[in-house]
Amino acid sequence: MTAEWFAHDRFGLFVHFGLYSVAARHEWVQNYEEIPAAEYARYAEFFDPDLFDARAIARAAKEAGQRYAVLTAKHHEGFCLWDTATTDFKSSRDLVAEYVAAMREEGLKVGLYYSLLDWHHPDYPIDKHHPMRKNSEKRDIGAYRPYLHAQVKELLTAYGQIDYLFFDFTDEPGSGGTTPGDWDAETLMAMCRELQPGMIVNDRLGIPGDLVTPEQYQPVRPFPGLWEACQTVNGSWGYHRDNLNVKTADLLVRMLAGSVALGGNLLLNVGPTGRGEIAPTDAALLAEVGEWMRRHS
Ligand code: FUL
Repeated sequence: MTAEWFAHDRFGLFVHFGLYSVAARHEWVQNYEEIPAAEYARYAEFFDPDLFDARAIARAAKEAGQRYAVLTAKHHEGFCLWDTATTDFKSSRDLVAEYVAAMREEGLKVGLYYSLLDWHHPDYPIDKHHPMRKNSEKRDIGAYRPYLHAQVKELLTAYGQIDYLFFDFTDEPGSGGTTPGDWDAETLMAMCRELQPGMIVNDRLGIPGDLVTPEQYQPVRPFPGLWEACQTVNGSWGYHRDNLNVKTADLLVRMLAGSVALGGNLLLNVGPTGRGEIAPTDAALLAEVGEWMRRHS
């Protein structure tokens, strides 16, 4: 892997987009409200991202001084934003293709986020994070694993060079939750190395990766090696319409400066609305941070 760009670029845009953007009340809404998969899947009928303009997102990132982006190709809900052959639970537009092309055109490095958890797949185990946690139905992670590997393979072969893969997530060792063995993490990592030798991979497969990705707090001392603080604007990664508890641009700049001062990066999230545009509050914050960047960076 070639990580020089990452240590140099320092500031990236995280984009959480999926069916939960339509629900507009947190990307964990399926879990929080214990919504069964079939019922939740009805959001797909209302998924019409007519305002999703990847070029506009890329430009907003660039204007903010960001040099790379990471898009949720699939979040825990299992809905895929690319034209996968593995399931029909996907967007009718290949948003990953649009995103990758736009980022490249604007000269930004291309990152993808991929959730190991999948609350739609019938064999994904009902664990402590699963929306149906009170159900004891029999599931088989062994039947889910080939699906997971096939999806990662598609993402790493169909879109040219991918610079960064953000897997999410494996529970803490000894916590009784998911383990690296559930995903066959070593094989997945070997696949990443083989298919995308220049790509960096985070450590959320539960085995060492190229960087660590602490979230929702600012580290007070550096991590050894590459790291990236992942931060939200309002505590929710997915669009949360009624959450007005937003950080100020001043605070975001401090977070960026704080990360960089400790040798790390900042991956600042936006959750586009159900129609796919960056919400006005987020867009205004990005513009304000960009203003600071132009003056001071
Ligand atoms: C976490 C996820 O559960 C959140 O929804 C979000 O995607 C964050 C970046 O990672 O582990």
